[in-house]
Amino acid sequence: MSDPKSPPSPERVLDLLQTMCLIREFEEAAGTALAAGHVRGSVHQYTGQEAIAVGVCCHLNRTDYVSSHHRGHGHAIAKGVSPSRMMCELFGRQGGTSNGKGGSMHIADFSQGMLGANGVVPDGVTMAVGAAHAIKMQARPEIVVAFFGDGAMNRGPLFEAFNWVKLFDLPVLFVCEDNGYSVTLRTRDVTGGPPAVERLGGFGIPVSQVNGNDVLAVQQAAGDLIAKVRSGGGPHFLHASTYRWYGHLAYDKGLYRDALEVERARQDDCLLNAQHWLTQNGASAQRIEAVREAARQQIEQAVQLALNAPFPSEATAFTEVQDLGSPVWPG
Ligand SMILES: Cc1ncc(C[n+]2csc(CCOP(=O)(O)OP(=O)(O)O)c2C)c(N)n1
Ligand SMILES: [Mg+2]
Repeated sequence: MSDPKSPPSPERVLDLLQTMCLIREFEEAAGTALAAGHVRGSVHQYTGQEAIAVGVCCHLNRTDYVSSHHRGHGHAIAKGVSPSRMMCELFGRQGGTSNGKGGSMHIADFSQGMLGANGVVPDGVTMAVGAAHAIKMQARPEIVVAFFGDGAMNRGPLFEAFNWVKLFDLPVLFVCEDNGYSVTLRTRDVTGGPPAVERLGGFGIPVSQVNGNDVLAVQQAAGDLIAKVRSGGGPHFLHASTYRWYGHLAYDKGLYRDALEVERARQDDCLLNAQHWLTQNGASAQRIEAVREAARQQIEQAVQLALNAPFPSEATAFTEVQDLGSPVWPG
């Protein structure tokens, strides 16, 4: 966990870049593996949005929790889940986070406080509320971050979550990753009234907005909010604007989007933005390239590990499909 007030040092930004690169490489490899037939089911790539997961999760302790959504790989990596175990999970192999039985949308690792990706919009958020309520009842110091997309802002359970969390002043940071799209629709085209974020005022939950493609801005905004949530300030909400580079899932070519719009978003690449800052603040090109190369190698090794791992045996078909007893709150 970092001190949100301290100005970022190049070393710290290199750390953030390293995690963003890991996520970027993981998502590229996951897309390639899906196309090659190694991955069954779906893969929703987080490419382009890396700064949000990394800028938020850098303030969390291992015992804090995150809940995620269908586009969840980045949150898991930023929270400390092993990319190798995640890759095995995507490939349906032993050694995966659920020994290969969950797949992309069910990556969870309670040992790292990762409550899980979630295919139901926005059920990760309602699970986060339950975790936060347990923390409060047990007078524990942890906090919960609930990540969700702009599409979730038009789903009823999210509003139940806002109400409950505010009613009991639970330690939750809501993070809305607004990439402008819900599957193939522009979210604004299916949103009634003013921008959905304005609805938060009705719940009395403070809202902050940030450029989600700027990891320095995200880590600063999230640091302030997390400090407030952690010190008993009740729920807060961070709206981060961003863009998903690829289609809704890896099969989707995204042809409903304007090519120029996609190109502009790619130029506002959160990795390049961080690299630009680093260059201006004294980091050498070699140092930056070393970070990128290390991420490439780590993910390449993760893919090899997954390819060589055995599939789960028939005898274990009913294990790891539901968590029935492992300790959610350590110690
Ligand atoms: C209850 C429910 N309804 C519909 C869907 C189908 N669905 C999957 S993702 C999604 C919207 C995603 O948009 P957003 O929340 O903005 O996340 P993004 O994909 O942009 O990251 C929908 C409607 C679902 N998964 N769950
Ligand atoms: Mg969206």
